[in-house]
This record gives sequence, structure tokens and C-alpha cells, in this order.
Amino acid sequence: MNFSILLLVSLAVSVSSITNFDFSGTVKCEALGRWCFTIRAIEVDPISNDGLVKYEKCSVGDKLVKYAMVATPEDNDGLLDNTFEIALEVRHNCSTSSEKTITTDYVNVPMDRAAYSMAMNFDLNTNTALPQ
Ligand SMILES: *[C@@H]1O[C@H](CO)[C@@H](O)[C@H](O)[C@H]1NC(C)=O
Ligand SMILES: [Ca+2]
Ligand SMILES: [Ca+2]
Repeated sequence: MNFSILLLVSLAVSVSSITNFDFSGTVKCEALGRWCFTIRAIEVDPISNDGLVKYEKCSVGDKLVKYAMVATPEDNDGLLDNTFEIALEVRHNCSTSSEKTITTDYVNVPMDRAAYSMAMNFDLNTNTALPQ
């Protein structure tokens, strides 16, 4: 067994534990009519992002909606770097007839972490994400 195979094997063993993610915050929209949003937690990848969990809601009249969701990714994403790259993506139609998307920067989460929480508030009128 040469050194690089040994390295791969030890990496595969070290990343086999499970990370519990939880995501929460508020979504704000000042609009007269009905508006809807979908929040997805994603694991960012160069080829295609993986969706971990999503939360969908519509509101008429409420300007502030709370969200909370949990995920435990089963795929390891640490073969090359031992971290998950976690971001939130919101699609919405707050005060617009065409759908808009907000994507946060991703956070590197070491795969050996047992738990990771992300608390993020979104303002759909300005299309911004504000860490809590
Ligand atoms: C947003 O989408 C929902 C569901 O498709 C629709 O009922 C609502 O009228 C839309 N709101 C706006 C502002 O376009
Ligand atoms: Ca990744
Ligand atoms: Ca990675």
C-alpha cells in the first residue's frame, strides 16, 4: 500500500461520523398581496449543488415569517478537503411577479463536527441575507 492510498483510507474513516445541521431565522417581506418563498440548504459543489432540506411557505398579510429546518447529510463531501460547504438559497416572489433568488456565501463546516447551526434572516424587499 503506498502512501496516498493509506491517506485516502484514513480520510474515509475520519469522515464517517454524522453532522446534524439546523437552520433557522426569519424571512421579511413588506408587500400588499400574497407572497411565497422556498428556502433550501445546499451543499455547494463545483459540478452541481446538493439540496439538503427545504422549507416552503406563503403568506398574506404577515410581514415576518419564521423558518426552521434540520438536515443530516448522508453523503460525505470530504474526500478532497474534509469539509462540507453549506449555504442557504431563497427563491421568492415578494413584491415581484418574477421569481428572485438570494444565495448566501457558503460556510466551511468540518465533517467531524457533530452539530452545526446557521441562523440567518432574509429581507426579501432588499434581497439580502443578514446573519443573526
Ligand atoms: C407568488 O406566487 C404565489 C404562488 O404561485 C402566488 O399565489 C402569488 O400571487 C405570487 N405573488 C406575487 C406577488 O406574484
Ligand atoms: Ca461540496
Ligand atoms: Ca468539500
